[in-house]
Amino acid sequence: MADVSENPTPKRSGVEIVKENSRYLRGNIVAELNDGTDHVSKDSYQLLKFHGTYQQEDRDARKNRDKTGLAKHTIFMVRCKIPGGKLTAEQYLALDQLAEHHANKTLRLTTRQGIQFHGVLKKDLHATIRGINETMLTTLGACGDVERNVMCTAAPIRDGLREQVQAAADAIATHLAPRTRAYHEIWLNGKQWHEGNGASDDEEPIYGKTYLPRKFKTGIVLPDDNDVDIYAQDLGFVAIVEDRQIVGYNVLVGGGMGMTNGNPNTFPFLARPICYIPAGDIVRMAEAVVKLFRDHGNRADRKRARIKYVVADWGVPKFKSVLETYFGERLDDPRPVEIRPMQLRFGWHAQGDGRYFYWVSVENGRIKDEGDFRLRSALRTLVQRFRPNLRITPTQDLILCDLPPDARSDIETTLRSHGVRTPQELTLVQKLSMACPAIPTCGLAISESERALPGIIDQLEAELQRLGLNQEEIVVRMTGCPNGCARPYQSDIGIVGRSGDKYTLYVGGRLLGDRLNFLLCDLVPSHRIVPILVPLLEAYRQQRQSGEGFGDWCTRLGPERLRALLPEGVANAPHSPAAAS
Ligand code: SRM
Ligand code: SF4
Repeated sequence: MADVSENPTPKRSGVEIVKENSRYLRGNIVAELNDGTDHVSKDSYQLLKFHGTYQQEDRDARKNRDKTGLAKHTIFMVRCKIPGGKLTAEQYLALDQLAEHHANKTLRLTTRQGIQFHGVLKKDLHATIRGINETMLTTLGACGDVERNVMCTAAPIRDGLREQVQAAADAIATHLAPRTRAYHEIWLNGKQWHEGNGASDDEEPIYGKTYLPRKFKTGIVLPDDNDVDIYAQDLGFVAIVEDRQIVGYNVLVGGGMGMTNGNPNTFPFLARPICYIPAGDIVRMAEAVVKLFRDHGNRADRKRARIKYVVADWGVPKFKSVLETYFGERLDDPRPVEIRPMQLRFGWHAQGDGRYFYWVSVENGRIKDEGDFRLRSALRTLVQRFRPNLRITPTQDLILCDLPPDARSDIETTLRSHGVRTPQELTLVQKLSMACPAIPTCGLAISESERALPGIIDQLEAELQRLGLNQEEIVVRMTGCPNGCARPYQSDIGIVGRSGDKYTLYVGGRLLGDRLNFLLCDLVPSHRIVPILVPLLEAYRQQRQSGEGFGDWCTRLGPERLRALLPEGVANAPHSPAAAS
C-alpha cells in the first residue's frame, strides 16, 4: 500500500476560504435573503450552490439592458437532487405546480436525472426550496463541492437487478449527503445558528469544513445498459451479475468532460477501471474514493480540481494503491465484463411484472407548453390520470412507470392532442440527441445550445433520410461551452460552443460512451454544421463495414482522412481532447 503522508496542495483558491469561513455553509445567506435586493454577494453565490441554487442573469434581458440602461435581471436556477431520477406521481405534480408559481413555467430534466427550475426570483427562493422539500425531495448537494446526484440505470424492468442498483444509489446518496444543519435552518425551520449551539466539526464527518475540492459525481450501471455514461463519472460502479444476482461491482474512477479553451492542462477524460468490490462494500468504497479526493484533489486551481486529474497525474497503479489505504484492505483487480450501450426503449414496454412503462422522448429535457406544443399539460394530465411512478433518464427523458396494460392508446392520444409527437413519430437522431441549457440562463455559455439544436437536428434528419441513414444510431450532443454538460465528447457528433454563433465540431464517439471523439474542425458557424457533415455521411454510407457506426467509421479513418473530405476553407485546429484519452 502507498504512503499517503505526502502533503496535499498547500495553496488554496478563494472558494476554499469562503467554504472554511462559512460555518458549514451558513455564511451570510440568511441576512442576504432578507436584504430587499434581487441578488446575493459573491460569497453567498458560492455557498448557495451547495444548497442547490445558482444565481444567474437572464441573458436575453441583458441585451435589452445594454440598450436601455436598466439594471440586470437576476434570476436563480434551482436544482433537485433525485437519485436514479425516481419520482412519485405526487412529487411530479407538486414540482409541476412549483414551476407554475415560482419559476418560468418549465421543468428541465437534466443529464444527471435531476430536475431544474429556471427563472426563480430571489423573493421566491425560500418558497421554492421549501416546496421541494415538502415533496420529500431535496436540493441540498445538487450543486457545490460535494457528491452530486447519484445516477443509476433507469428503465424500470422488474428483474431484481435494477431494484438493487436503485437501492445502492439511494444508499450512497444518503451516506454522502452533507450533514450540516444549515440547510434546515435556512430553508425549513428558520432557526438560526450561532456560536456554541452545537454546530461542530463532527457535523461533516466525511467532508470536513472545506468539503471537497470540487464537485463529485457517481453513477451505477448494469453492464448491458450503459445509459448513465459510466465512463463520464468521477466514480462509476459496474454491476457484476452472477445467477441473476449482483455479486459485486467493478469500480471505475476519473471520468469527466469539462475543459477550458486554450488550457491544455484541462481535458475530458474517461473513467479507468481500478478494482472489484463485493456488492455489500459499495457505500464503503464510495466513501473511500470521496475521502481520497478530499485529501488529494487540487485545492489551489479549481480548473484542475476534479478527481480525473488525480487519476491522470498518478496513473492507475498509484491511485489503486493509495485507495487501498482509504479502503483499509487490498483491492482485487476488476472482473472481466462486457459493457454494452444503453438499450433503446422509447415508447411502450413491458416491465416484466404485468405492468408497462412508457418512455416519453423530451427534446433537450425541456418540459414546457409553447404554442400548440403542450408537453407540460399533457404530462400533467397523464400523471393525474394514471398516477404512475416516474423515472428521469440520463438522456433527459421521462418514463411513466407501472402502467396498466390498456393505457397505451390513451397515452398516445393525449400526447397527440397536445401537439406532442410520440416516440414512433420522432426520428432516432432526435431521440438520441441532447443539448445543455446554455443561453439565456447559463452564465458560462459562449453560444446557444438548447435553442439551437432543434434546428440543426431538423436539417440533419432530412439529410439522413435522403441518404437512407435514418435508422443508424448517431448520437449528437451539443453544449454552449467546453464544460461538456451534455457529455458531447463521447458522442458520434459533438457540437461545442466556441465563439458566438461558431462551434467546434467533434466526431468519433459512440452511444456506448467508451471512446472520446476528436476535433474535426473549429469555428464553424451554426448554419454550416450540417453541410460540413454531409460529405462525411455520404462517404460513411459508401465505405462503412458491416455493423460499423458513424463514430466507429470516423475513428477508423482518423482526423486527417476525414478533413480531406471537408469542403474547402473549413478551419482546422490542432488541439483535440482525444489527445488526453
Ligand atoms: Fe453542468 C456548470 C448545467 C451536467 C460539467 N452545468 C454548469 C452550470 C451550473 C453553469 C454554472 O456553473 O454557472 C450549468 C447551469 C445551466 C443552467 O442554466 O441550467 C450546468 N450541467 C448542467 C445540466 C443542467 C445540463 C443539462 O443539459 O442537463 C446538468 C445538470 C446535472 C444534474 O442534475 O446535476 C449538467 N455538467 C453536467 C455534466 C454531465 C454529467 O455530470 O454527467 C458535466 C460533464 C461531466 C463533468 O462533470 O465533467 C457537467 N457543468 C460542468 C462543468 C465542467 C466541470 C469541470 O470540472 O470541468 C461546469 C463548470 C463548472 O463547474 O465550473 C458546469
Ligand atoms: Fe452552461 Fe457550458 Fe454547461 Fe452548457 S456546457 S450548461 S453552456 S456550463
